[in-house]
Amino acid sequence: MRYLWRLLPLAFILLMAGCGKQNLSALDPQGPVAAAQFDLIKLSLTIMIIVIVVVFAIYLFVIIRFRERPGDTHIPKQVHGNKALEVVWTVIPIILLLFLAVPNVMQTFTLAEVEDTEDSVRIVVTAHQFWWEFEYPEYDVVAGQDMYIPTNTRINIELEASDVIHSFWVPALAGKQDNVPGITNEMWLEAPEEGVYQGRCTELCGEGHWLMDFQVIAVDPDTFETWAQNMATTDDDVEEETTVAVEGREVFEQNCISCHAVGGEGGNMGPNLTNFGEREVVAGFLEYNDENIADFIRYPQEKKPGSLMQAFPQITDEEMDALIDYLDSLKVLD
Ligand SMILES: [Cu+2]
Repeated sequence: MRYLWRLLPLAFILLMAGCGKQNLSALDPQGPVAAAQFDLIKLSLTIMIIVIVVVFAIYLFVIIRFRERPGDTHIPKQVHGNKALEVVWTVIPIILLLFLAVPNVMQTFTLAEVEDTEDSVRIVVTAHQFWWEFEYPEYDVVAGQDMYIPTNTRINIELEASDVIHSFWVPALAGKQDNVPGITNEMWLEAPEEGVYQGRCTELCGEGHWLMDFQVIAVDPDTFETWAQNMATTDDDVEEETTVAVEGREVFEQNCISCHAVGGEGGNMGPNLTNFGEREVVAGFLEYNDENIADFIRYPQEKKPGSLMQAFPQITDEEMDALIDYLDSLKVLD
């Protein structure tokens, strides 16, 4: 037992390793913004390590060299008011701070430059308790939860919030920035490779904050154009393109459409569901499967505490099956 506590740090490391989610690390930067920010992290870390090593080396030297020996009454030479020393330990930190400040300030201005170019894409990201809305004004598209972007393209982002302060963070692509009600913050990012980049709200925004995850899905520019055009099509087109469970569509119209839009039709109180059938994740954090979808629709607050969605315990099994069939059929890329 006495030695067992020594294993605690190891257990802690193993426990924390379990927290890792794919692509949820700023230490594996993807794209120019994350890479530039990672360079600043490395620069700061290097300077800090040099300072620690030098200070500890001097400290160790001093406590060994000037330690009290038996019978030793000699007091070391006092350096109080020594001009040369004062200048040295004032100038060195100034130089180190300059090494930190110049690249940091330069990058801060570069990363704040949000300008539309010929092929840049603008996205208005609005945070809600507890979900994400992605509006593409150039395409007249609104999407929920999954932010589709074209690869190797400058994505200019406007951050807004509908209720309280949230914070938009896709660690692999860019540092976090706040969504503040009444204020529009701007940032940009670029993804070099196709794939799913995990995103997360990083500002405590209420009960369901810890489940306010989203995904950034980077696809090649042609696929993105197809996606955006199909997302923008009218409701009728969506119906034509998909094998609609007609009954499910009816259940949807009776219960869901006042808050959730499909195609151009429906409310905007909850996430847009035009491409729901293509999601890998339900409500930001649940595995996409029939059971999770049904449970969430019937008792949303049990899955996501604080969710503003109304509960629908009255939907029968038969209706639910049809509704899920319909939701499954909502695809824009197939
Ligand atoms: Cu939050």
